[in-house]
Amino acid sequence: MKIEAITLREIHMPLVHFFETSFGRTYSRRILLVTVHCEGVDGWGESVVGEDPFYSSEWIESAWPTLTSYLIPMLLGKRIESARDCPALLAKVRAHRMAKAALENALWEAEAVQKRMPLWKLLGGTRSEIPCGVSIGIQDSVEQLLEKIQIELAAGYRRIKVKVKPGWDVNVLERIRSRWANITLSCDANSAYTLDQVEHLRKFDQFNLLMIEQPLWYDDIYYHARLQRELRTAICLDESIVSARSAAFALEAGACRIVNIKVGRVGGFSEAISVHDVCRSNKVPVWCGGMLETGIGRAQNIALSTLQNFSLPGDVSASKRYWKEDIIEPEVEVSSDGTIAIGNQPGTGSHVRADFIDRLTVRKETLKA
Ligand code: OSB
Ligand code: MG
Repeated sequence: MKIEAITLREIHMPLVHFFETSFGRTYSRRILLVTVHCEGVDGWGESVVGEDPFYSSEWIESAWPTLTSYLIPMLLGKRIESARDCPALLAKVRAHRMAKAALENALWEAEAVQKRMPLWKLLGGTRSEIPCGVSIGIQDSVEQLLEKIQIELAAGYRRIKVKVKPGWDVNVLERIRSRWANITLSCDANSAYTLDQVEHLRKFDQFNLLMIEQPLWYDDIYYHARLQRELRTAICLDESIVSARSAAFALEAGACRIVNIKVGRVGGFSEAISVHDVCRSNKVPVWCGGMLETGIGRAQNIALSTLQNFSLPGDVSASKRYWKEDIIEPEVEVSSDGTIAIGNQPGTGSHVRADFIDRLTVRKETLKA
């Protein structure tokens, strides 16, 4: 596969409903899309960089010049056997994983299309359907949150995750549990607590949560291990797991019992598969995280979720929860039993709506070999 040209675009899309985490509220997304042009085949990728450097130090204004000045020139004109060769070509650039992932994932898609193979099979997946959960942001009132949970349970989702932060946590979980004693429930703190709050965090144990995601610092593993020894509830790491090596470290240290895999956070499909494999050999279940993706990233998350050890419901949910109109066809839909059925078409099996994307594009740059 010869990489002849690469196109970058920024598109703007308003969210159907704002999304609030412990680090802030998002109303509208600025999304970075990548297209790799390889001998008549186009592969699309989406970078999960945010509008601000808050979830991660990467953001759209760091990813764009890193891609145009360094990462894209490292690929242009290269002939590669498979997308697996991509990480080595980009290795000289340290970190910038979300920028790298967009390129590598676009190449996986191109390779799958070229080989007329479903992407999930190329990735080594085995599942024919995947279980889905939802992530529900902080709302203006607990009543509003309960109403949203009610809607998602009625839609069939198999796990509810709510965002928490100091002042929106024990009180909220109490209200949820008193209404739904038996649903599969978890929470995500996005690093909103410190180790001084261990007594407070211990109160979470009474709610029989599936997990508490990333309670402490975004780059910490060591203190999560200390905290895990103090809690009955399983800790799940998100932000801190940036590679297979950090996953191995976390598991060896006992810092978590569950791992959230986001393909962008770890730098692309190759590393995501390695994280999956490390967790599998340690008998630690994983699930696929989400970053408010459009259909392009969403369909790729679905493909990744077919790997064997993705045994817990992921934050992989329907397009319509985020977008009035998605940029792929058909949109991602979830059945009434909270699953997505996996198809056998080449690539992700979805059609990218190039005309619609053109109308949403505010910036575009093509680099050629
Ligand atoms: O921590 O999982 C997170 C969204 C933006 C940044 C961080 C996170 C999230 C989510 C959204 O929880 C999950 C989704 O895309 O549905
Ligand atoms: Mg998270």
